[in-house]
Amino acid sequence: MALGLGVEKAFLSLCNRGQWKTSGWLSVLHRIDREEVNQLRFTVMARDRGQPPKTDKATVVLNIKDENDNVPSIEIRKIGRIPLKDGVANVAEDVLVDTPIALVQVSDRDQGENGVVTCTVVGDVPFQLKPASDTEGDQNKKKYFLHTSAPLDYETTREFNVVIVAVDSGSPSLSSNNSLVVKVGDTNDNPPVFGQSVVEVYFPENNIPGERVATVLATDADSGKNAEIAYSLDSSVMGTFAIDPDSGDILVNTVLDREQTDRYEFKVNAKDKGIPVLQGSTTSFTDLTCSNGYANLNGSPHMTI
Ligand SMILES: [Ca+2]
Ligand SMILES: [Ca+2]
Ligand SMILES: [Ca+2]
Ligand SMILES: [Ca+2]
Repeated sequence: MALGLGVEKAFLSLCNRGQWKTSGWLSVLHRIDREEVNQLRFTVMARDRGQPPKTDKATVVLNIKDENDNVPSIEIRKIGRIPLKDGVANVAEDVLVDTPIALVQVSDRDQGENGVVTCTVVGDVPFQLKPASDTEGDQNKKKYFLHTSAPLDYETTREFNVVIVAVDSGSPSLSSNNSLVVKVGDTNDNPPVFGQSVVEVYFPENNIPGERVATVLATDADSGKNAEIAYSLDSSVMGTFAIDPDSGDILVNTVLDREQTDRYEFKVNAKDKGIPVLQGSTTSFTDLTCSNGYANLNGSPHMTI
């Protein structure tokens, strides 16, 4: 009697056990990947050597058992209006907490527990994953939204490397990771700030018009246009004093006379060039001293503040 194999010759071989034996070995020719072929169904034929030969056949169904041989895969995709390109997402610092910034799709080609994936954000970053839908769909494929979980502040941290780890439930389990760089964009959330809220200057009368009285300086924690400052004065002293909008130099336009006015008080404003414009101010007191002597605390008629 001889045993013969129908189909599936690519995967299996059949060896007859002896001339008169009624059994045969089925052996695997090479590794079978369950993710490519999960079941082999074939016919085994038995034929005697009589003339004419008599035959019989049986169908064999071979189910391939899964092994945990695939790591989970993680895809990070753009969502909504948040730009995401080449693994970099750009997010403005004023986004609300809980804003979704990317879609994360995890999948695992294995079966059962070997393909059940848990996904988390690593480390202390202000981002977290939330399931994209409440419905329990295909356990081997899950979608999450990557949300902001705390306020972002460009002035504190300009960039985050968000690492997402996916672990399957196989034994032993397999894991993989993917990452997203989140670049935080500046918004105009800081007003210009003067070093001092009140500036006291002593200046001699009978000055030359156009002389510098003082220089004020404000700083702005933002960047670019949001930190560019334009200085201005109260309109009440505009005829007497002027300020260079870029340098903050306060100049006197006229000849000052201590007998007429011995003290000027005015506000100096600093506006940034962001949208919306933010403003800071300081109050300047200019005390006039006699023309023949300076009463300036610093021993100089000019002060830089
Ligand atoms: Ca797996
Ligand atoms: Ca597998
Ligand atoms: Ca600003
Ligand atoms: Ca800012």
